[in-house]
Amino acid sequence: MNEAISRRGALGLGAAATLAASAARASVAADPVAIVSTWDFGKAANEAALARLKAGGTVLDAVEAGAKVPEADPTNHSVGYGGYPDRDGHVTLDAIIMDEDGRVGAVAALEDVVHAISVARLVMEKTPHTLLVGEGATRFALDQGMKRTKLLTPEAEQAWREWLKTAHYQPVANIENQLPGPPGSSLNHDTIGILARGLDGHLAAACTTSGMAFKMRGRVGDSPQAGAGLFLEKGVGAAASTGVGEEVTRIAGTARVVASMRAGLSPQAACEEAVKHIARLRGAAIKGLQVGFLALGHDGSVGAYALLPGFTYAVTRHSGAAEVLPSASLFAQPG
Ligand code: SD4
Repeated sequence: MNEAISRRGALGLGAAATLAASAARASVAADPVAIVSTWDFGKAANEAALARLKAGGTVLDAVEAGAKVPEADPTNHSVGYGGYPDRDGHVTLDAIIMDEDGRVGAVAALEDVVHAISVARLVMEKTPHTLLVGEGATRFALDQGMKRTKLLTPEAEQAWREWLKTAHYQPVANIENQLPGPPGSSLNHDTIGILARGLDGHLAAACTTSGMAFKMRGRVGDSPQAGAGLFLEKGVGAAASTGVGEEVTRIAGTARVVASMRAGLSPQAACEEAVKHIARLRGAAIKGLQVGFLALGHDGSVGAYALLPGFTYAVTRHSGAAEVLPSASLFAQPG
């Protein structure tokens, strides 16, 4: 009898939980994900991207508008204007933009222009090419009417001069989120990978960065390489990466995440698979290094995973509801 009552009770609770879960699913379906992006500061970028969508822009317009937010921020030391220079004191920018029709535009080692993402879009729209680098990229940007701007801010120059004293090159895990200030403030920054899904289901993706601080002159990371730092496939989804680009490039990281999604894995499982593959492949070589993947399914589902704790991402829904979430990670700590 008692057992029957408690079983009935348990069934009742189970039914309530099921109802609550389906209500949560229904509300998520009613308010689908619009924009996701890497790191805490992605939240501000997502806001700008969503505003562009709501103003009638396309998903491509949205990711460009979002990426421009950190690019213009002089206190952001890993994207655009405020980016830390290479070891010779030159700020060089990498960016890429992709849409559902297989259109891709990218720039690498771009100098003297703040909005690398807009140059990338112009490469996509005005040239037969997918990637322009260095001096040619800058010349193209200026020819297209973009403004020449000195990129090395006094603050970035001071950090570089400080670095020159020891000139010890060592990528620091999660440096993007370790600057002072509360999470999500304009002081917490990184490379941005930004993925958008319109209410009509269309996808677009962008990524922009100044790359690893104090990198070798000429070094290009994963970010501007299609299939490494960013990838998108119609009907499947999109993925972006952040962290030590060499580790992502080795495995064509975001192409791998999207391929896993094409094969039926959820965005979360696909990000986990790629991170675990890096760990298996590289063993001790990736000790203390951070790599994070963020993925958006064509149905609006989201996944993220990193080698180390500390990677965060911002999720913004079509209503404007937004949150910054911590990604799960393979390892519990850098050691
Ligand atoms: C790079 N992946 O240039 C970029 C840097 C980055 O978080 O994402 N940092 O390797």
